[in-house]
Amino acid sequence: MEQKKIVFLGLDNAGKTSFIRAFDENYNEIQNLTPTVRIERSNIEILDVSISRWDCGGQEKFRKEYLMEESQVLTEADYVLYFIDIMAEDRYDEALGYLKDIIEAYKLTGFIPPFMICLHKADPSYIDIATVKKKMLPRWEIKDRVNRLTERLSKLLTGVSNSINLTSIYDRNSILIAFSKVLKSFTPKSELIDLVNVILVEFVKKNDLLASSIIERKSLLYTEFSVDPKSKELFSALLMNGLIFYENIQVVKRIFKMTLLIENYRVMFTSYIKNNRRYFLTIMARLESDLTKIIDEFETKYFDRICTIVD
Ligand SMILES: Nc1nc2c(ncn2[C@@H]2O[C@H](COP(=O)(O)OP(=O)(O)OP(=O)(O)O)[C@@H](O)[C@H]2O)c(=O)[nH]1
Ligand SMILES: [Mg+2]
Repeated sequence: MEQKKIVFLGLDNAGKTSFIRAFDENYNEIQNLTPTVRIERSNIEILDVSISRWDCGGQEKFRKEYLMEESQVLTEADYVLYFIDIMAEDRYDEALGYLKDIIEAYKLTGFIPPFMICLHKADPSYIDIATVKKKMLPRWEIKDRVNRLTERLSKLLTGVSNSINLTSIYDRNSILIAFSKVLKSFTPKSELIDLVNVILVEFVKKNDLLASSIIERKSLLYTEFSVDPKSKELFSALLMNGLIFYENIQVVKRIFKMTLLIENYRVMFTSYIKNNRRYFLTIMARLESDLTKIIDEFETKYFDRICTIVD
């Protein structure tokens, strides 16, 4: 199995450990977190890649250690996830200063891995879902500081492969989206996710749906398709709530189907279990559509194809 290493860096209290716990769905542990002492390592396996996560405690007394070559923290990292608490405006300079030190340390080694910056604690109340490109956009309350921060980051990250994301532990979607970017760079299996998307697009078009999404947590499969920007906007908002809902029913029921009527649309949330994996399918259809027929079609013609790819 391929081995990859990712390091989680950033100031203390930025939310690194919480991000990892939220990703692992260990929500009950989030409440009682204490500052990480030095490094906490954990392993996950996704899509045939074994990923070693180095969660580096961000208190000042530890930070310098990581920059030293003998600590081996930065060494051979395949990805750096750098966390900035966007709510702590008084610590932006310090956060950017530390990021600069890390990049400088890498420059000395001659190799700089890709960086993912998480502008973290961008909780759902501060975010609007944009109609294009599944992008999360900051609401006016935080827009200015996000823009200013992004501008400073872009300068700092010149020549470094990077992406900047708004993330929050209260929006697991944001964590999944950010993390799938990391994963995508690791594994040719990400092409498989594209394949699943092709199947989903076919399913949407053949059944005259407005939008659909399929999610499988273990493999980090996450794909969605909408036929037009208006459907996309509504669908994304619904899906955000759908995810919270899915998380809650997950423990209760094996198979689940629920339909909602929203203005001129019907939205159906469905969950399936196959080969120890749980799939969440969400579809958005016109009011007059026959959902039973559509779901039958999915189950007989599309679901197995998708499972085969994911397994
Ligand atoms: N509002 C909000 N609070 C968060 C979020 N993520 C983490 N927090 C809070 O931020 C505080 C610090 O979180 P940690 O995950 O311990 O931060 P850390 O970066 O691991 O800190 P060190 O281990 O000291 O480096 C905790 O009180 C969390 O509950 C978030 O997305 N939104
Ligand atoms: Mg921590």
